[in-house]
Amino acid sequence: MNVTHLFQAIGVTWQPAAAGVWHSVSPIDGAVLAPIAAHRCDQVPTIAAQAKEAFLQWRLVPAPQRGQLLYRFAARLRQHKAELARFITLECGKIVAEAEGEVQEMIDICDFAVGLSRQLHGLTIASERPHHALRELWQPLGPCLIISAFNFPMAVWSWNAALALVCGNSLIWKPSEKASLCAIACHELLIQEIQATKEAPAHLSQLVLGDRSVSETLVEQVSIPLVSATGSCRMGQQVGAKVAERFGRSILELGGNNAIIVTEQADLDLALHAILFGAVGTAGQRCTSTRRLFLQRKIADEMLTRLGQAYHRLNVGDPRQSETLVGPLIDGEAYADMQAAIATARAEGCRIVGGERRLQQEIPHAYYAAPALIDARGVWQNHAEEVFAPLLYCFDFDTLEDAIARQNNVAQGLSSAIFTRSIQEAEYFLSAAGSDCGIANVNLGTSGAEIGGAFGGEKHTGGGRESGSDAWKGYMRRMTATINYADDLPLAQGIDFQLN
Ligand code: UN1
Repeated sequence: MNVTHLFQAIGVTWQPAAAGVWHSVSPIDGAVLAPIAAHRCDQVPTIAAQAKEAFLQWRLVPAPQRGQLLYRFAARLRQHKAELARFITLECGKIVAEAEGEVQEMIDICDFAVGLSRQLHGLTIASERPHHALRELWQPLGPCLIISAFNFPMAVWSWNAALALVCGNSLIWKPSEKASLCAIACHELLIQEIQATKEAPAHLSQLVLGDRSVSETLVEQVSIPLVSATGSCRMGQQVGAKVAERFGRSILELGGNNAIIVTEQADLDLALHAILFGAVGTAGQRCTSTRRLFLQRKIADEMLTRLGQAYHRLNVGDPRQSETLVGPLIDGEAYADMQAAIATARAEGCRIVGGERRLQQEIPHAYYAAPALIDARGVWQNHAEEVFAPLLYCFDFDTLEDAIARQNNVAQGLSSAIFTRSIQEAEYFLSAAGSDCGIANVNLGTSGAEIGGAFGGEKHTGGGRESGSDAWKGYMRRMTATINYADDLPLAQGIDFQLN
């Protein structure tokens, strides 16, 4: 099925641009999927002004009515789950099960947002003054710019979009150039629901396709109070600084260097399964992918032998085939980074299991690589870089304190996990002396978080929180309101301020 047919299947009339600024390319076989027409920087101020106009109207629609838009959008996503997943597989190379999982994640956050639309509640706080009321109100914020990455081309946008919409904001979405068709597909479905909602203004959501210069111009717009960006630490550093310069708010979801600690008290079968999914799932291209493994010395040999055997059995190949567990890397650059990291580890004396490129000659612009285990025991104590590929650096340790210290001793702080059946070890890992990450799991891996919790990490991961729990507060303006229903004006802190 070609891309035009796929659009037809989801009920979207879409014609490829006559002349594209760039092409959407499938990592499966390097095939050109469609030319993509991009926006120019000089269009950005108008887009921002339209988003502001839409916000001014949408903020007045009662939140439960705003939620109904998400309710209907979720129904469309349910109806077209398989086709939307197909877009992800074609354009980003995800295996079908994971692509469908990503669409499910969108459906889940929309359901969450519908419930949330009736629960945007504030606090009533005891006032120190007689006949005074003290309240905390949550108000819509303004246009929200969402910058999303190729690896979760739909779900991460939806975490932001669903919350921002029920919170009364308008949207501008700047997706990765590598995932333009995924963005067009989702956005068109949302637009159809917006058009069918009489309270929803035109330009409530706008999709902006473009390169880095377009992103930079968007980020500079003073009329966009919130920028939520997913991507590399370097990108986040630039976006964060630009937004801060103009006193905007940013939600940053950046790199991870996630570790699993396996102690000798662990259920090793469970650990093995989780390490595999964490390290090789999505071809190691999740921000939550497991990049480092710390094994207690007594079980290290056994675990590495078993992992090595499992790695040899992994099916790497066409993500459309049901037996495939590992699809292609997104592009040649990702492949080159992976090979360079393997070469460095080999040169330093690490033992490498896997890592070789498959399907070498037949498909020139597709990059299939077997996941690699890098046994760094006796060579390195830790690994600082996030290589966005299925590479797992393995270390051993004697004490849990040392394992946690090494796990924490990297710049990033997204996700972490421990495998143990000891309640002491598990609780220590979750304590103030334990993991310093935004996500800390016990007896499950680093990736695959549910939408119900707040998602994000500390340090160079950017500190932002998206998705569940009270992450919605990041998309609203907090207003503290004090109401005086007395006949006089008592001042706070007992201050006496009278004309003589
Ligand atoms: C990402 O890779 O940017 O926890 C997001 C997970 C997914 C989201 C990953 N639910 O792995």
